Amino acid sequence: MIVSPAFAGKTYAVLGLARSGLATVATLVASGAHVVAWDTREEAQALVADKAEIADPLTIDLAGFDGIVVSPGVPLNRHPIAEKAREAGVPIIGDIELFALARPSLPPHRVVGITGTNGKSTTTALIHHIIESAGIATRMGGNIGLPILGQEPLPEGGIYVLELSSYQIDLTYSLDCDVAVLLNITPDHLDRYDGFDGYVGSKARLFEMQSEGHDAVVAIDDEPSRAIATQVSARLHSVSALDVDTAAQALWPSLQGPHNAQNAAVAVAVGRALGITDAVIESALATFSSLPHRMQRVTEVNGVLYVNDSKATNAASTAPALAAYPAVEGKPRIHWILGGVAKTDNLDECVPYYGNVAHAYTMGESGHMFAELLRPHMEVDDSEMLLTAVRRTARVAQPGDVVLLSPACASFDQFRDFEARGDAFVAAVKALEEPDNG
Ligand code: UMA
Ligand code: ADP
Repeated sequence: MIVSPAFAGKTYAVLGLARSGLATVATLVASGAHVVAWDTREEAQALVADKAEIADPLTIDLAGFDGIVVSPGVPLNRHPIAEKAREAGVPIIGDIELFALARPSLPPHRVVGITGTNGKSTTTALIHHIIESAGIATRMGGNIGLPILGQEPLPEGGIYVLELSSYQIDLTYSLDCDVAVLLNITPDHLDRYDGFDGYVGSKARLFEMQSEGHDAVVAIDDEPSRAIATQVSARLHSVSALDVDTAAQALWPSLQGPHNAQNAAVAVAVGRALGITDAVIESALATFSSLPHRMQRVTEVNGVLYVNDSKATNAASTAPALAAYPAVEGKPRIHWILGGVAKTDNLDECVPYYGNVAHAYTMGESGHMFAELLRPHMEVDDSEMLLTAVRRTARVAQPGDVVLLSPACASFDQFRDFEARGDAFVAAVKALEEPDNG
């Protein structure tokens, strides 16, 4: 765990006690701070009752607090804590800002911060793998699901690799990344922002926090990212998915498809900015293995391949998955399971690949809407539930076909998160392998 004298004797309120909030309370208490903690879930409160005072920051006097540490999942644009903190003159921050405040007391190190709409986790894991391959001590954390404050501090010369969502950047004010990275920007999370410009502005702040001598790696494959590239004050390295040589990419089994060309192009530029040799970077690209729930090959049942791409939570991230399995001799092969909490009322980015889809199976909150949208273009089954959809694919799909869970939606209507959704898919597919169900 990261502990710092920066917090000794200070008083913080911590709102939200899941992964990041629990790590925050542990760090602050171990650092000698006084902590008032709160979560609307009572079972979460019980987890810190021995370390912190339990009270709702909305109901207490916040005068004299050094900060209110809010979890990224708390919607600040709607939650009353924003107004209350403003009135009390207390800053609202997140766990990444605490990490930034702790940095001067850590052994000298560097930080790579990665943001973008899609590909953050893959690129974070890939950059971590490249650094590890170079024999440099490294840890990854942040939105990838590993709160950075819960990680063991690195020895001198180490490199922290942080995946940063826009929610986390919104709660961060002084993280000066040695290398800041932007992958891409397409509409997402618009329920949390004042329009698309607000979301783009959140990503841009990662670069506004950088000092001039540091490095910025920006993939300039979309307009908003190009606009941010023109504004960075750090040393700019512009890259593109098109930079990647297709013959070279063929040697990277876990980095297939145009989206992974973008992730690889970015990771190569970051590796170089960190002073890692091309030889080490090349071999790390070849030995990288992909994360679960991202184009994960689950199994084959009766000649049908099942692929778990549960992490595709918007249309832009589903599009490359549909592109990855082209029609064979004019016959489309994909049985596409989609739906959940939609980010937009269209699937525009996916339209160019409709010809690859043999049959769609919709589920969740947006299921009926997407069923109507897709019906003029393909066979559609409004399955409503994931388990029903998987069972139906088993009856319809032919040998050589691909059943693809790539929902283009968030999962929160029917699942705890995208991981629970992917796990449910894998379990349903495994059940097909049992003799009575196949
Ligand atoms: N809560 C309240 N009151 C509220 C709202 C929430 O008390 O009004 C409580 C909830 O009961 C819950 C906690 O706050 O206990 C929720 O916090 P959280 O959702 O931030 O959960 P964490 O486990 O701390 O996860 C967060 C990130 N979650 C979100 O951004 C929604 C995780 O990203 C991240 O991995 C983790 O910190 C560690 O850094 C997940 C995510 O979905 C993967 N990210 C989004 C994405 O990738 O699209 C941005
Ligand atoms: P994030 O952490 O930003 O959500 P992931 O690496 O977990 O990104 O990938 C999320 C989804 O987006 C996966 O379904 C994956 O296939 C797709 N994806 C990965 N990289 C990119 C990219 N550069 N552009 C668009 N989609 C991508």
